[in-house]
Amino acid sequence: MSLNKYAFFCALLTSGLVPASQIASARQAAEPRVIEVVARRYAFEPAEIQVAVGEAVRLMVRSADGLHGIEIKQLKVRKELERGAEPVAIDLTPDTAGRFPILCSEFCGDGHEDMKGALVVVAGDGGAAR
Ligand SMILES: [Cu+2]
Repeated sequence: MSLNKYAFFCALLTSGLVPASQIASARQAAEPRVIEVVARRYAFEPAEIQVAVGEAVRLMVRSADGLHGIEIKQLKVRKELERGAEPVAIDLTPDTAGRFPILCSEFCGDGHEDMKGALVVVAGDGGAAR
């Protein structure tokens, strides 16, 4: 690309003809945002996952130690997470704002009852901006 063409291309990008936000939202519609989640005794990491209403996300969840499970009751999610197994993919596009508790669905030891996380679904694109 010659310097002149390059300068023109830069001018196009900065002129607002192709808003960056539009490019980002087109990409978002095409494929889900991938969020890695690790379950371990006795926590989920990250403990809180923020997504926007209508945002397609794919949780890639794995166990870092023994058998765990991931359960989000309101969203009818329940998966076993076996020790040393490949991450489990959970595709979600939440349509309601709110705070949805994430629980461990397999008894995993003394701290099992304390093993809690949350999926926080916010209105607008507040989750996508992160
Ligand atoms: Cu557990």
